[in-house]
Amino acid sequence: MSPAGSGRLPYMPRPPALTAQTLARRALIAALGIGLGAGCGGAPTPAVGGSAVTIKGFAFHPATLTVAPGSTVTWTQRDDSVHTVTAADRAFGSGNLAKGQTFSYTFTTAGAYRYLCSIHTYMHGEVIVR
Ligand SMILES: [Cu+2]
Repeated sequence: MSPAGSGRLPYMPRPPALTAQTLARRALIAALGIGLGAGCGGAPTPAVGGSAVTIKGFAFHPATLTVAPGSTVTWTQRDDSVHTVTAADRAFGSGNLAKGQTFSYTFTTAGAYRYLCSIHTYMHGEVIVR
């Protein structure tokens, strides 16, 4: 194993005092990097049914979330200001969420579910179930 590319590892924090230990560590990091690269190159990674939305900065993150039917989505409120998660058609609603509070809703039927913050109605989000 050769320390290929050892001169261009931007995340090595120490100055170039090339001890044997440093060289060995660089070689290990390079090998790990190659292994990871081979593992995730090319083929598209399928969506990992993530089902968490963060409310922060007066916005929903992600603004559009796609989940499978039967998924429970949990919103976590991270702003100092109070927000709500309110379906555009009022099919579900969290009521006021203070900082640190969460709201969960289970989407059983395929479709597109728009929601907003009823206090700051410019805050929009959408859950797509399919
Ligand atoms: Cu709000």
